[in-house]
Amino acid sequence: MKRSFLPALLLLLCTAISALAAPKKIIIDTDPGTDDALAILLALNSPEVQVQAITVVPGNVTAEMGLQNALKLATLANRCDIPVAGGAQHPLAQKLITAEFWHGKNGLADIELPTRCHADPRFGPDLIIELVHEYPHQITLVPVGPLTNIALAVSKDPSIVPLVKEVILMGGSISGGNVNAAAEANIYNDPEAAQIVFNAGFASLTMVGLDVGNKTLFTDRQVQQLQAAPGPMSNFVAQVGRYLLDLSRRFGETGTPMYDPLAMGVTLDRTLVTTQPMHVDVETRGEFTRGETVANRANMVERNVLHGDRYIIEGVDKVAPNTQVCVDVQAQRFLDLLVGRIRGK
Ligand SMILES: [Ca+2]
Repeated sequence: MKRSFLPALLLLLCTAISALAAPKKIIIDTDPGTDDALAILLALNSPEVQVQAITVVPGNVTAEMGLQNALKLATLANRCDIPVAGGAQHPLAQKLITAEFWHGKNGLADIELPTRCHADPRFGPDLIIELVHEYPHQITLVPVGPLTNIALAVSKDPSIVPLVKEVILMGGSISGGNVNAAAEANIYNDPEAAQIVFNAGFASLTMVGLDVGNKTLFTDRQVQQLQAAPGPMSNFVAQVGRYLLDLSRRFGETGTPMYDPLAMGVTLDRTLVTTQPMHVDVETRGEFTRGETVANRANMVERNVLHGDRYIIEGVDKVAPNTQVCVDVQAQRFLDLLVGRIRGK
């Protein structure tokens, strides 16, 4: 009796295990960018994900430079098979702000890399739309730049929203900014796009913001770990790390935050972070707060009703959370994952 069940049981187990191990299909939307480069290389060296496309958005560098950098990174990883497509040329409603100041004149810590891969001719947002329809409920979007391309995709074809499995983005903050007192750079670079994305109605949207990124400090220790295992990718990441560390030291810091790589880390292993559901809106008009991610921690608002010449609070209304906000991270475990995946590559 038992013996006859065994093959069926084994088949069931194998099916369950392969389903568990099936890699996530992801699209990386990026403005590379030093920490973008590390996020991309982390993804390309991780069995948990299958990169379906890299779409490029202007942000840290111009659209054209970002596209060239993405092609250089695909070349470094020997992955010219992955479509790399350009997208928006500028934010939806403001001028672009580029960040060579932080990322080097070429956006990649002034490290020269060769290019053998060629750009995919499709428009990034169209490629996102195409892939979401090709793989309904299977695509994880990982935006690690301004949200212009994602906003364009959902505006052109809102039917993709319920077909996206999840969005895991780097951007925003619930405790102050890095551009100024209020805003984080990715959101500040296109607040209108960010407001569209946060409120598009995705089944799952995770915000990996500055707050948690600031806890993931890449230090000399990680550089040394990479240098101890030389290879084309580990050498590059060690050089980028060294560049960012030198920059951090000029501002009195001893480590450099791994913002974009952490968003990829969360994509690989959600247990690296603790999240809380909150309703997040993006300020698009504030005098001092344009680009701030305004998070309603209690998910409630007072109901103020006009009576004559004044409003009277008559109760509170619930607001539905639209975002899983990362509020804590196991930083060491994440850094070990990052370095472990790059070492020897
Ligand atoms: Ca980025």
